[in-house]
Amino acid sequence: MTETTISGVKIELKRGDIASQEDIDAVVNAANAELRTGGGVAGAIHRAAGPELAEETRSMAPIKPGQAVISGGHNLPNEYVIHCLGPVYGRDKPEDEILANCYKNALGLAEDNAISHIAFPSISTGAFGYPMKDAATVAFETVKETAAGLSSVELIRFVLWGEQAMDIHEEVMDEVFG
Ligand code: AR6
Repeated sequence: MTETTISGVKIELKRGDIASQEDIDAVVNAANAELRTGGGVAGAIHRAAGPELAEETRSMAPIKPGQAVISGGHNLPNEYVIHCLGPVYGRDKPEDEILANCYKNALGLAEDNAISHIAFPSISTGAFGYPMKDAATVAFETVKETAAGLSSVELIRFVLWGEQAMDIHEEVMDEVFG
């Protein structure tokens, strides 16, 4: 499946670039602890947002694995960026708990800021080396557990980079929500 609704929250998968989600209030950054630009998602978000994003986040850094902080979206089409530091696979343990905390803390910040549409990348599955199928299972299980407690969040989109990422997430979505 590529979309489902649980406790009134729509969950959808979309192939594309996290930095070009025009109909979304907050995009989530797969950040580094320093909240600076980097490769992958962090590079795409900082490039599209402009240098003011790193200027704004400088005073919030460093953050710890599992933590999330919120900033403005600057030149992105989104009002907010929620920066999450995922676990480095094989180093920050227990990886599944830390990754689940990223999703919980990001959704908590979305609620605190009355955000209705939020988009996540597949946190930790690039430079941080988390096997994507395992990471997708943690992400969907966490969303499934959290959905009933959400009141402002109505849409959770997973923005996936490439066909293989899309295929893996479709399969895991069937397993978790099917
Ligand atoms: N939109 C959506 N997904 C993307 C995009 C994009 N533009 N670009 C890559 N992905 P990563 P991490 C996918 O490495 O593993 C950074 O350099 C990518 O294929 O961005 O949490 C930071 O500075 C992968 O599946 O994040 C940190 O140091 C997923 O997004 C570190 O990497 C996450 O890949 C964070 O590593």
